Amino acid sequence: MTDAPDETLAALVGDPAVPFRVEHHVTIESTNDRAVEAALAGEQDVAVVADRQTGGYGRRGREWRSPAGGIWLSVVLRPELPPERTQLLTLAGALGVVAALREAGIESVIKWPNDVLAPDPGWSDRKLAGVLTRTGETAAGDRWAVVGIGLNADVDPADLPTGATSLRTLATDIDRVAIVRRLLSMMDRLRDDPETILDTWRRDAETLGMRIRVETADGSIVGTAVDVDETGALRVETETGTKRVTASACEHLRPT
Ligand code: BT5
Repeated sequence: MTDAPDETLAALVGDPAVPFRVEHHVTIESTNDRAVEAALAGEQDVAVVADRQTGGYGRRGREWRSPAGGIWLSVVLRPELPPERTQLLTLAGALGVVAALREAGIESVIKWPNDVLAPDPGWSDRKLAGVLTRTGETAAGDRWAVVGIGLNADVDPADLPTGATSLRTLATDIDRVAIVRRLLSMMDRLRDDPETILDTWRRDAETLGMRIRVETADGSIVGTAVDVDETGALRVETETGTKRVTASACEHLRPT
C-alpha cells in the first residue's frame, strides 16, 4: 500500500445527514459479510463502511482489491421490490456512485450491470467502482438485500489491478465522507422507486446504444444494447432477434 490517507470514514457515524445507521471499521475482511450477518440478525437500514478490506470480493467470489483510502461499503435493506426486481438495487448502487461523483465534479458512466467507469475517449474505459448485491431471508421469513459498493476513491492506482483506476487520477481533492453521504442519500431515495431507477439508469448508462458482447450460460451474444426491462435485464438486438440477458459479463465493443 502506498500513500494511505490518515483520515477515516469514522466521521459518518451518527451523521444526521445520513439516512442509515452507520457502522464503521478501519479494517475488516469484507463489509458485505458483516452486512449479511447483520441482515440475518434482523437488522435493517444499516450501512457498514470500512477504510480497508482484507478479503473483499466481487461476483463469483472474485478478489476485490480494497486498499486504505477507498470507499468500501455495504447497505442492509428490507426491499419492498418484488424478488424478481432486486437486480434493480445493483443499478441503484451504481447510480448512487455516479450521482455522488457528479456532485464532486467528476463524470463517470455505468456499464451494465454493475460497473462504474471513468469515461475515456481512447476507448479504454477503466473501472472505478463495482456493485454486488446479495439477497436472502431471515429465519422469520423477512427478505433482505445487501448492496455492496466498492469505489476506488483516494487510492493509488498502482495498488489496483489492470483495467482499474481511482479518483486520484481524476481529481485532486477527494472528500470521501461527502461522497458516501451523497451516495447513501441517493440509495435511500431510489431503493423503493423502480421507475426512477430505470429512468435515471437509462440516462447514465453508457451501455445503451452500444455494440456489446455478453457472455451467458448459453454462449456469447453480440449485438446492440437497446434497453433494460423492468427487472434490470438487458435487451440486446442481435442478427437473430432481440435477446433478454440477465446477469453476465458485458464488454463494450468499438463501433465497426
Ligand atoms: C464487482 O465484482 O465489481 C463487485 C465488487 C464489489 C466490492 C464491494 S466492496 C464493499 C463490499 N464488500 C465486499 O467484499 N465486496 C463489496 P466483479 O464484477 O466480479 O468484478 C471483479 C473484478 O474486478 C476482479 O476480477 C478484478 O478483475 C477487478 N477488480 C478487483 N479489484 C478491483 C478494484 N478495486 N477496482 C476495479 N476493479 C477491480
